Amino acid sequence: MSILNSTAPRHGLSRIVAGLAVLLALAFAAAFLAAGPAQAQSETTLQADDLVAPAPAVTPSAALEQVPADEAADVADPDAVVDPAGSYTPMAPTAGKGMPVNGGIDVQDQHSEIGKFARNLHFGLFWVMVAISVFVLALLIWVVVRFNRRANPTPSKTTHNTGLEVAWTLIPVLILVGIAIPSISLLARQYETPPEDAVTVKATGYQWYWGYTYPDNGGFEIISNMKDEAQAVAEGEPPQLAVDNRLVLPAGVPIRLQTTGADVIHSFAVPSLWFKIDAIPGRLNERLLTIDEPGVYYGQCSELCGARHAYMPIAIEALPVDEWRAWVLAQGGTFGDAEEAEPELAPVQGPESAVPGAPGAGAPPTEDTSPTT
Ligand SMILES: [Cu+2]
Repeated sequence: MSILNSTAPRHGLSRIVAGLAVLLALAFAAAFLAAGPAQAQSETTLQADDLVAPAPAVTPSAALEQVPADEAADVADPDAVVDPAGSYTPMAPTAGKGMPVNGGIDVQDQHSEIGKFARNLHFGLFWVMVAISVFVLALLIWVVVRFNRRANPTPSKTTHNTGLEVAWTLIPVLILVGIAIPSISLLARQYETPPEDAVTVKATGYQWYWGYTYPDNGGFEIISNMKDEAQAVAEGEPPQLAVDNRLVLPAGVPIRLQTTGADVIHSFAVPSLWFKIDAIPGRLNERLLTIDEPGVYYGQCSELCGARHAYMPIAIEALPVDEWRAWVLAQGGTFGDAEEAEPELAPVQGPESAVPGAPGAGAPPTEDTSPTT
């Protein structure tokens, strides 16, 4: 292919390579700068008044401040007796936070560390794609305009250029490596094992509602059904996302969120926390979830699970740890931190085999039969 002007091939070449390098540099600069401005821009967009539901009158911070000082002091003490009736008022959601907005076309604002990382990667990649697309389009236009038959009647016979070929091989490789590093890092972080002291909560998908069990806190279960749409709107919540009983979790601490399905496959997904994991019958999946700050975060079952699949939303209410503990106690839950009984250990050797004479049959050996040295 001869796209180069025969009268000045070297000059044209150097311009292409220089142009390529400059655009690449611009792409990466845009990618790394994008995180800040993009975030700010989208926040502005999300604050628009076009929210599905009317804006609630009470903000979460205001709602939290309503807890009387003496009650708050009780809450800080895990052994304190909390009045089950008056200790918990569902938090009012913040408009545009943890929920979709009308006209929204992008990833929701993120409220977990991994979510922010993923969102920044998403916007970084977007700007890399924009730069590459614009560069290729500009090259095409340049070739069409500059080297058509009228503008360039005597085409160059040049067929190879080592410098150019090395550049258009090496630069894309560098771009791909640059993309792979944060991508693989994100993938690995999504499979990070929760720490040993993480709060364990199990979400069970039923046709068609969710059940939330707190195995570390006495094993009580909260059953969560979708709220009537009119009622949700009247109470300042987004319709089809609001639920009667929320999944209440502590903010700022690692949570081991396990999922399973009671009947068919469901999927537990909360977009603003970058959290999605299938809930499969007979299997216990788990993922680490850490919520940055208190708030209400909405999601939905995201696996087609039957006729009323669309009516099993998820609403997570993240509370400061002290308030979360008070909520657990109000639900009849417990904290066995100190006096927790030793977990029963599995026997060192399994029970006798059911088949007489099988290799594993017979009682556990009682004598030391190891060879003497
Ligand atoms: Cu489902």
